[in-house]
Amino acid sequence: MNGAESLVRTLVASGVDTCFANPGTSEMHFVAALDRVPGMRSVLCLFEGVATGAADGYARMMKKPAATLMHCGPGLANGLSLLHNAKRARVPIVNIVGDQATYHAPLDPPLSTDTEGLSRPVSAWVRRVTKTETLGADAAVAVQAARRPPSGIATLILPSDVSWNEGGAVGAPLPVPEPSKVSADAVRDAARTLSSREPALMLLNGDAVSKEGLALAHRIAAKTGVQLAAPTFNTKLARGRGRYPLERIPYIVDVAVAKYAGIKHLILVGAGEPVTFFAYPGKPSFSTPKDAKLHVFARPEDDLVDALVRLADELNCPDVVLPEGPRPALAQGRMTVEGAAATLAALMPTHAIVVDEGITLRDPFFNATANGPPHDWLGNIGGAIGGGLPLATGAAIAEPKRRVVTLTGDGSAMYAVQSLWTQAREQLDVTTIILSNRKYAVLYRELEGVGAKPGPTVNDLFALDRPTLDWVAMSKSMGVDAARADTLERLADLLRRSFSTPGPFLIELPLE
Ligand SMILES: Cc1ncc(C[n+]2csc(CCOP(=O)(O)OP(=O)(O)O)c2C)c(N)n1
Repeated sequence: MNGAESLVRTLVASGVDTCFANPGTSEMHFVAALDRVPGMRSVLCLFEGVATGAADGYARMMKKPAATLMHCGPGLANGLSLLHNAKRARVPIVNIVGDQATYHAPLDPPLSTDTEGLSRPVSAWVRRVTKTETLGADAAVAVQAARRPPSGIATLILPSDVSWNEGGAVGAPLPVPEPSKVSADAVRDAARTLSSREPALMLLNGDAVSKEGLALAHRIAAKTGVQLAAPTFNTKLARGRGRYPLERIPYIVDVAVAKYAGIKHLILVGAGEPVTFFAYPGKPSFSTPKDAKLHVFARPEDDLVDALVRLADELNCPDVVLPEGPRPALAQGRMTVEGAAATLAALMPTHAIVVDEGITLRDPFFNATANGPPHDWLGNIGGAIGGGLPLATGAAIAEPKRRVVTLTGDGSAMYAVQSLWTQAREQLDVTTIILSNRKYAVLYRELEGVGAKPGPTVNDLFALDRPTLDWVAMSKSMGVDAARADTLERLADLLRRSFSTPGPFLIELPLE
């Protein structure tokens, strides 16, 4: 068996059965091994950012890693920004990065670069394999490293001769490390703080915002009066009817600071401190008051549901019934973002997966869908835009029975637009909604926030209308049927059609 085959067999044996790939010469033996080894679904992505973003979306749904296959340091570099987001989302991914043969790399051929150096900032684990005999065992360690709580990115750099040489041995799957349990002291400290009834905010993340985690947090809030919130952007937030409607920390610093002004205790459940997205002259760097006491109740690597169960027990929290508001009605008439949001909330199927890269237009959709059918909400956590379409692609591969709805700004969608081609090729159930305001609207807000002034160059650099993007033609050219909705009635028709027709569809929404 050659090294490549031992690698693919080890990945499959360790539960990695999906590979988002963009191969080159150094990965030829890996690709050939995919033909010989059953059990790995290979998905071609026409840019490495599509592969890495799709691996993020897949992992958010499956809670296990997919592999990516990328070509040398430059291929990895193309995928880095969405690996940055995936790292922030704390998801497992195993990157396989092909590289020059061990004896050829020192000769400095064109594609050689510091591949380890490029890997490190996004990876929890990096290894350049130098011996075919250890490749299988190294791959098993990579999968384990990716799955070590709170999950991370493992990057295995694979010289081409390590791949093609004989002597490969399949690595035995290694145990998946368990999350740690919070200490009894931490439970008692949190219970004592909450029993004091001083104003407190509990910031929830990870499994604490699953359906189960939210129900527990809701019981704790009903008993103690603690405010609950999620970070501004989330890996996967359970929402809709039957799930506790969690607020997110507002993005706008002044709004967040005013909202949490009186907070005396900040209790972290798998979340970090609420650092604002950017610094703005004269504004604080935290959304909660400086003098609020920090309680690290549970860390991201802890079993967060267990922590909440024990806290709810310690506080003797009774069960609570969730009040349910009415499902939003269909809106009619002129296209507005609020009307579009209500229309989506009225029509979205049960257990949809919403991928949110709506930038300035996202809040109305978030608010309108609170009483929609149960769904998951996937956000852009690392702040590198362009991940929406790839995330949706990976989530749809992970969950073929669920409809994925992508809400994306037109600017953001242009970063990895070739995701649509993969969606067409794999016939994925993704409905992409382009919020087409033909500008980088958020940058006007940021410009004002940092105290800079608009001018002709600013206007030119923030405008997407010279030339205009023809979303319908662009989408159709990649095999995804598409239409434009100028009225809310037309949007409702298109959504109904897409939700009842297998495969991808794109709707362009002209908005201001
Ligand atoms: C990788 C990366 N490049 C650039 C930016 C800066 N940036 C943030 S939002 C944005 C524009 C988003 O435009 P669009 O998706 O059309 O949404 P809108 O602001 O119009 O609502 C840009 C360029 C970023 N966050 N990440």
